[in-house]
Amino acid sequence: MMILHSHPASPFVRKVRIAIQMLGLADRVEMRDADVNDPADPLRRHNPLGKVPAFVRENGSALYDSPVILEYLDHLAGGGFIIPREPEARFAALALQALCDGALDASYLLMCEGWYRTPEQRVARWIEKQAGKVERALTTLEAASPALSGMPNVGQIALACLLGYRDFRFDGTWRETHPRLHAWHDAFAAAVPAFAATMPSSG
Ligand SMILES: N[C@@H](CCC(=O)N[C@@H](CS)C(=O)NCC(=O)O)C(=O)O
Repeated sequence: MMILHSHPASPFVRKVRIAIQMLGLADRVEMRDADVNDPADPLRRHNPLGKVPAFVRENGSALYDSPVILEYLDHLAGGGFIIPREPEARFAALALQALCDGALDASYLLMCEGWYRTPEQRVARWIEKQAGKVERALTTLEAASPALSGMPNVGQIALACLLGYRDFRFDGTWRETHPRLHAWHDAFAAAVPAFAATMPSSG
């Protein structure tokens, strides 16, 4: 049995959970909720960075972060499913994933502001800088949302998780200002049952 160190609120874990379900690997992976703030949590033995997701293979070796885990899952399933083999499609999917993961990193850091800093410690310029990354990513994606056909690739999975995280933590404010992404989100949700099945919660 493989193990996924996870947390129900993490959009990066959600990427992995969606891929596991889409690729039919669910009965081979055990989910273990981690406490990222607990030094004694087994998570840190597997990922020195103490971040979820961390994925422990059957031979005991660990993989992180989410793009690496997704690549491994695709390999386990036979390859070419969520990471296209054809170079142009492959690099487009990987670049889309990088953009969405970057916007997720910035969104997560904005949440950390509230969790780890008092109002007096916050620096408006830094907050604006992170918010700008998210806004520019969403503007770019609104102008060129990726066509959905067949099994979604890693970039499309990451985009769905980005929009889901903006719903979960930021009141879905992106919806009004990004109508094409709104439609894209709904089409993804209708096509991929794993998206609704992995709805985030605070845990
Ligand atoms: N680049 C990583 C990001 C993972 C990440 O930031 N995970 C957050 C939860 S959403 C975490 O574990 N944070 C705990 C920490 O940074 O100590 C990935 O794609 O897996």
